Amino acid sequence: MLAVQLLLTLIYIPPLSVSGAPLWPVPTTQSLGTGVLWLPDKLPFTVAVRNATQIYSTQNGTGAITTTSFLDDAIQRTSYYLYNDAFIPWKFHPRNQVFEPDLNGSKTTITGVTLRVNASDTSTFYKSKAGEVDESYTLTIQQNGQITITGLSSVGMLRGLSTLEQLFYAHSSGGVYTPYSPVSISDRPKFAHRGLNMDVARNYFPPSDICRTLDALSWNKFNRLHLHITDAQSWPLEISALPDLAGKGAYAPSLHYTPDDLKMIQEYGAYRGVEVIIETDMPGHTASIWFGYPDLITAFNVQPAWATYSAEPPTGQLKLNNTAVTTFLTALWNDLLPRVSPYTSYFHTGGDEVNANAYLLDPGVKSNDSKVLQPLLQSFLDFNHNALRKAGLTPVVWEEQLLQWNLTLGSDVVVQTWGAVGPDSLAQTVQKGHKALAGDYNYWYLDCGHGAWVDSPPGAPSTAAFPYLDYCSPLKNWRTVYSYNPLAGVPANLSSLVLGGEVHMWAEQIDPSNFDSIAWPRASAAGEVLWSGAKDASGQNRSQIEASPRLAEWRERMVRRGIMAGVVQMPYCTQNGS
Ligand code: CP6
Repeated sequence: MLAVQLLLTLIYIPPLSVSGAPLWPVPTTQSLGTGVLWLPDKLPFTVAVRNATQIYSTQNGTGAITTTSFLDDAIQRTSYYLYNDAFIPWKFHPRNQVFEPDLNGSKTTITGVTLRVNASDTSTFYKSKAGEVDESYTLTIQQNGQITITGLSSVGMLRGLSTLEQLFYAHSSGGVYTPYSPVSISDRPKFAHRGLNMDVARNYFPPSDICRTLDALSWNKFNRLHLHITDAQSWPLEISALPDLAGKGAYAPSLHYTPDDLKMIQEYGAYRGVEVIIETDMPGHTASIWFGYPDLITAFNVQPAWATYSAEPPTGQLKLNNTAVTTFLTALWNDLLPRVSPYTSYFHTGGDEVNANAYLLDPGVKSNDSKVLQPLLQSFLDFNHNALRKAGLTPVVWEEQLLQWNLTLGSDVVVQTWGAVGPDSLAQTVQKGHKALAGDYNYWYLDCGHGAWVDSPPGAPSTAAFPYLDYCSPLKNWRTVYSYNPLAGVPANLSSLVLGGEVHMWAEQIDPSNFDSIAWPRASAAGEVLWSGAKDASGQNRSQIEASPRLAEWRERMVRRGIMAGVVQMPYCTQNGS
């Protein structure tokens, strides 16, 4: 009998239930109790910053965003999520008689929330370069009902508030409670750059979709939205100085971003601790410029062999060695860069998948020899990056500029790797001494399968004529996304050059109808790797078994807040705590 029990103990598989608070991304350290505290009818917030004259006062920054307005906005959102959008667990834990607290007996109530910033915000606390804003925070809930969040910046308060929201549930009989009192959490990001690359050029996304994505990013403690805002297929970015860019290059006149749209998007992100980084991809991926400015583009829409001249149809690249192109770029930078620099320290100049053959057809080049092209690409890059630096912006480029074309980059430049030259492209980049972003396409391209480039049906030619393009399917699951370690293969002494990484939403097959379910909750999986690290406290790769019910519950909360995230598990898997 004893032997049977012992055997049963040995083969006992723990239930896939959430133990402790199902926080996403998981905090650095947490200690939680089992006491129940209820929200009062109205939750009082108190804000304190270290400098006495700055207690909840307007800060003398240069931008329109002040500590006061930033925290006011954050407090209003948190109050809304706590009271109006609280997660109702009985939908997630069906048939569960014991999950909710008993309503009999006395109810202890939360007395208030104090946000304490133990430092002064810089005047542009919402746009500082990776690592310059301290996003760490501590969160405590005392059994007497006092909640305190401390940190060193307003952005840290925001991260703490996002965690606080996840500790509360709506009761099926009314009221909102936490079952985890007392709470003591201390939390800080593993990586300074935690981003999503959103392609808004292959398909158009109204500003409201971008704002909804900024909300979801901020709940997941991401701090960068990389807007891949132009590509070969459309140029939706309005440039007043070059009216035909969007005028003719957008899919339709209404499908473009006005200067006001862009400002609104950047400001919306800034208030959520998410810096919006614009990419105008060039000199490849620029065929859309042809619609307005045909003289600037070589090899436009070469048919039928588009694959000889570009990664995708339509073909077309900015000419090199061409004064009209230089004039164009000057007008572009003069118009665009002063508009973005109040909100971000970065600008992405692209540079991926530049096709050498396109320059066979460029009258000023007439060659596909990399020895001929390399110095021309170097001048092109130097011209652009100098314009960026003059506007106070730090350049970001795709890895091919460094690893394929061997261009000389300034030490300020951030290189975004994606595995184009091989799985060790991140290691190669830091070995050359450059700051880098991770995001290997085998793990973090959310629109793509396991390394599948173009997934043609059986029998279809691999370079089918335009406009046929069936691209990258099926998708990888959240566990593949979660299993990526941005530091894998990076020598330990160079790991500080890895600023972080981005997950990618290329949009050949994504538009507003399916964006949410493709991005979420798989981007959350990457978000946890970037905030919490790929390894747990004991140095092991994070457990997917542990993460699964936690992600499933976090997905329910995102759906409750209007994000049409994909399903992780059916409710059967979490019922009755087993
Ligand atoms: N568009 C742009 C793309 C891709 C890249 N740049 C891409 C390449 C390969 C795969 C998926 C996407 N669609 N502008 C590469 C950075 Cl598998």
